[in-house]
Amino acid sequence: MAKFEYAPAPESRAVVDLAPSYGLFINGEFTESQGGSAFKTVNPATEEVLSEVTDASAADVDRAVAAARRAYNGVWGRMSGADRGKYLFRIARILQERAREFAVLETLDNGKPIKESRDVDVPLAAAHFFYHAGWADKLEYAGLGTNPRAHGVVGQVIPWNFPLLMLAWKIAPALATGNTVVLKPAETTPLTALLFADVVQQADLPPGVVNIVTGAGGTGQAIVDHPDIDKLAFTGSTGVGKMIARSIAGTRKKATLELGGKAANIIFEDAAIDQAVEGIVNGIFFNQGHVCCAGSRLLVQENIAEDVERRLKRRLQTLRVGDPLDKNTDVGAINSKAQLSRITELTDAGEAEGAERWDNGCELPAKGFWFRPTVFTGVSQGHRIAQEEIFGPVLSVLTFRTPQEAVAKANNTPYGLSAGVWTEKGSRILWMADQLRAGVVWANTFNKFDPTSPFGGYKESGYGREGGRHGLSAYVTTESNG
Ligand code: TAP
Repeated sequence: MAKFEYAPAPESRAVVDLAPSYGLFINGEFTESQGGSAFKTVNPATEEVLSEVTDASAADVDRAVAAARRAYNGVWGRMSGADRGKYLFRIARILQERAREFAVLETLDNGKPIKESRDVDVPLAAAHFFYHAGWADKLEYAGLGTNPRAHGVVGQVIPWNFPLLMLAWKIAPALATGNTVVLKPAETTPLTALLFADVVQQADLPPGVVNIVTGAGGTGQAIVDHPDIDKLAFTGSTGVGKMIARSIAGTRKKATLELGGKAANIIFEDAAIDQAVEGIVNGIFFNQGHVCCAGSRLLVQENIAEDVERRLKRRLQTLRVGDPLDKNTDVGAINSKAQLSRITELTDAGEAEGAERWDNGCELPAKGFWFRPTVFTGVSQGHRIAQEEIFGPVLSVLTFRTPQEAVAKANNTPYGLSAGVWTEKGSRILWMADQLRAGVVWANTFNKFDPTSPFGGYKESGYGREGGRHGLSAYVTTESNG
């Protein structure tokens, strides 16, 4: 299939106003660090330094937690749900009004294509605030238990793959339920969280209700270890999730952990193949494959495997890889040099273990961090590329003969975050959904998100849910659950 040639259609970055450096957002204002240092955040598509941000110290985290505690005791914890809801509606509307600014900034700092930040990340972030705004005055009717009450001060640590969206998943339910927040964005993508601090000011939120502390793992650990944190919400790798679970064991802190995944995307012989191919592409090449619920293991019924592989490879040759700010771009930059090395290491291991490697042969920009959309065939279950999360644009293809075999292979992973099933048979969809040990099962689609729908994992993909009523329940105590 020939690739159409388009003239470049770059989105202007003029809408973004970057400061040369940023402090920490504590108690409603930007402040200097006490004893912290600074680090640079770069555009992964060009390696251009965008700005300098603060690596917050434990003393800074302590100040942020103290501000959050004062705000909880003094104003936010006492405010009526209806009044909290008004603030959340206001934040949602400001996010919509400033959508372009957020989308361009997210693309600059993360490397994701502008069409994804513009059409997915930012609208979904606003939708999370709208949805939770609606719950703020109806918590008693949400089926959470008797007299739902906030925990108090919540510590939140998020990853780099959906920076603003993960912030919204964390902050919206926390505020709706009456908690105050100390949030740390990932080291490589702090800028939209800092712009969100500006939104917090614009919405006139009482000082201390939302505090943003930038930094690396040490800052995250200081939040986890802080004695005055009542609840932790973490999204990130299973390795760090396990460390957090160990750190808080034996304390009174509550926690939800949203961790890694190695999802199976399962194609039966009766599926609509062209739609399934689109679903495979969306499943693993959306957001460069930096998606915890990515369909990174393709399980295809054996008798259609050749046909699916042929159509998939033809389709992948039409993907546009390059400048993330170009509105035609399908696949952007890998978020960091470190992540690129991890993808390279795991794909080299795939080749060394005997799987067959193919990529779409596209040209890559000379600067920045890039990886071609890659497919491995002849993958067996023991291969590292079938077991470990690659978190990049790399698909491992396995085959199966019967539904039972598909289930056994899909569940043969330490993870259990998501899965996809492609078949024309409704009864098979229901049977598969019942057998698959995954928090989300998509049928004849993939990577669909909605604030009303709970999202979360089984096994080493973590515990707790985000979104929907289930997500709210993690942010309250009730007379029944203490
Ligand atoms: P991590 O290295 O785990 O980082 C996640 C966050 O934790 C970052 O803010 C990180 O700071 C911080 N952190 C690192 N060490 C810490 C420590 N000892 N204590 C407290 N916080 C610490 O993961 P990542 O590389 O950013 O993200 C990729 C992983 O996240 C993948 O495994 C992916 O599957 C998972 N993920 C899961 C989900 C859901 S919803 N289940 C969603 C997105 C991503 P630094 O940035 O400074 O390292």
